[in-house]
Amino acid sequence: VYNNFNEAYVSILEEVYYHAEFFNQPRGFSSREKLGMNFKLNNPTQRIVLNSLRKTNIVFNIAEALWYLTGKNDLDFISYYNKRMPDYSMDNKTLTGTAYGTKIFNFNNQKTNQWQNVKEVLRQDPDSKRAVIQIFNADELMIKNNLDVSCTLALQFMIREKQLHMVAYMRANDAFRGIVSDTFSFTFMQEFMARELGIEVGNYYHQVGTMHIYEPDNQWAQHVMRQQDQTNFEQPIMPNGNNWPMLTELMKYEKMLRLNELTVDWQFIKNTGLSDYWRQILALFSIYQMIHYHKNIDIQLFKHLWPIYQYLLVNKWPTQLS
Ligand code: 5HM
Repeated sequence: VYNNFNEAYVSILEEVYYHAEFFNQPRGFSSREKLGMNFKLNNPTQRIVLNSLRKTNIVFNIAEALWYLTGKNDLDFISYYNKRMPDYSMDNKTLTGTAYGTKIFNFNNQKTNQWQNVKEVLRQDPDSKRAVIQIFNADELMIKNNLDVSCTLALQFMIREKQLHMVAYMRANDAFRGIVSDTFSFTFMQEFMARELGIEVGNYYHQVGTMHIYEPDNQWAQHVMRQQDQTNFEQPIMPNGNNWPMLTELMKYEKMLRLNELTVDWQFIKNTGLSDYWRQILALFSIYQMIHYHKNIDIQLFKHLWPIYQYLLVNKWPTQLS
């Protein structure tokens, strides 16, 4: 049990690294693993890994969570934020297993909207144990040489004592890389759902079949585990209520920024209909555009970012932002 994910992260790494149960090579990749691992977070809104040596990419983390919430599966979107993503695509256009958004909002041939279903179930019976979003699909194992089989099996939402708790079930989780973005996205969706339902965010539970560290990450993982300095920031809280209109407006600008069709400064951001929390994300996307397309960084815009975002950007892109 941990208060926040920053604490949990290093402790899980240590557990897998120093107390591995098995050393093996699934699909030829050398790794060490521990089976049946789980952890609980008391404050799932405190979801960002701040360890300076880990160099969290906050822009990718947020983009991936929003990519899920918009129900998309396009490689163009997500590979702009993470250049490793094309490795998982079979057709160079879409992602299948990893595009959880399509699973959530358009599951299978019936195109089931599971987000809507979960909300309905919880409204009808707040004590329900049926509010499950299924991700892994049995057919994924029938695709020959599938590069991208969902690592996440399901997400379960439960209202208990007026708080929204969530359990994430994963068949496999990379304890060094994947876990950082997965925990971020899942707790982000938990918070998004809680705000939409108008109830408090409860606990987050993470359950994993095999938790592993790949051998090429060993050295970097060791540095991260030895990092002593305890950077700490209070992490942003999403506004209460229905955040869908904010998300829709934000994603309009996101697309233009990504395609380099728009430049956005602080004045522009202030004139949008976005609230502070979503303005900050638009500002992050705008700074990322400048980094991605090698433009001059807008210092005024950077200065309007919250301290935690300033820290994460400078830590990740020190040369561009010095
Ligand atoms: O051979 P396998 O399909 O399990 O390889 C996928 C790798 O990506 C595993 O190491 C898995 O733990 C990691 N992964 C992750 O940690 C993949 C996804 C994509 O679904 C994810 N988290 N979200």
